[in-house]
Amino acid sequence: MRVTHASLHLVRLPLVHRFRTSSHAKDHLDHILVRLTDESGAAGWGEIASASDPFYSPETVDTCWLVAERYLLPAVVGARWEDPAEVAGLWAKVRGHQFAKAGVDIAAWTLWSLSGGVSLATALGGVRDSVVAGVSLGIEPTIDDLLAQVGKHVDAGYPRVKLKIAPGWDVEPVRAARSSFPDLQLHVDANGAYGESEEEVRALRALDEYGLSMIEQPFAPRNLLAHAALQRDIETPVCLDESIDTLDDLRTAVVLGALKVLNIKVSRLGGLGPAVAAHDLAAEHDIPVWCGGMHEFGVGRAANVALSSLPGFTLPSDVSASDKYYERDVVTPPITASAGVVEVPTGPGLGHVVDEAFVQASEVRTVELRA
Ligand code: OSB
Ligand code: MG
Repeated sequence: MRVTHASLHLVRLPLVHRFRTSSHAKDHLDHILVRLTDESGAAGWGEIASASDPFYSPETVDTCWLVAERYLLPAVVGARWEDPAEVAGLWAKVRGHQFAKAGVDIAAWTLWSLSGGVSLATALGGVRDSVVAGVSLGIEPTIDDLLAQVGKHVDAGYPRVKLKIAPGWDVEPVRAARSSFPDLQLHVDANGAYGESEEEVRALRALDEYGLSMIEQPFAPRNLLAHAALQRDIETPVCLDESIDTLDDLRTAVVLGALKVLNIKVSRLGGLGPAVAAHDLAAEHDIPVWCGGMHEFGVGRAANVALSSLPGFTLPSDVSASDKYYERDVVTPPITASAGVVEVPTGPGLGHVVDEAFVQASEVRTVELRA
């Protein structure tokens, strides 16, 4: 296979509901869509789902654009490869920049599966024909607003709800959600906002009595020791997100006992190939995994659905339907969920068609490269 033409498309979509985490709030998102074409003219799409600001990861939309334009696309355009797993080798000298790499990697997998006439899920080793979706809810102005959001998504059929927490917004919202929804699969995500002060660790320990399915990333990304210490103290499984950018990070965290559950994000790990490898490694250590999200547009979301069809994804993934986030998505049909279940497409590639006219109408910036 040889990519003869590549382009980047910075696309802005408004969010239907403002999303606040421990670090920031967003009303719209700018993601970079990646389009690769081969000699036959077939187009494979990928998505760089980086945030605009370096608050979740050190990457931003601008760093992703720079690295993709200057290093990743020039490495891919014109090169010959047989299997998308080889594509990461083309940019092996580039350190870090996982989100930028992931977008190009997804496009290569999509192009390859499309050309082979198989679904992306099949190409990745998927075994399920549907996946269970959870929702991730941001910090709301009041507890009543939060309960209204939880109720709305429970009514829509989602079986698992994750709540963003931060010091000062933790035990009270969790107590309220648990008392209103006693049987709901509930978990919390702190995005690394907690320190190791007695007061902050006490609040995390206090969450142990609410039957949460996990506490996601309470401490700073590189602080594996704090996660291991908390896991020794509480029954609730500790889940790592921001701490795990590479398979080496995962190996270290396992040895330290810093996690019982892994959030696999295609973006954070640098692509679908590394995401599958993380899934395999977690399975060897009996660590259940789920697929995390970055509010992906339809391209990245379809890739997440395909990945979630692998056997180790036994917990609900953040692959909610497009309409939780966007009025109109960049793919047709949009991703839909019925009673919290998303069907895994069986058609070639992503199984969704990119609405190129809508992409063009919504794009803020574009660049192309030819062999
Ligand atoms: O930590 O999982 C996270 C969104 C942006 C940045 C980080 C995170 C999230 C989410 C949203 O939780 C998950 C989704 O619905 O895509
Ligand atoms: Mg998270």
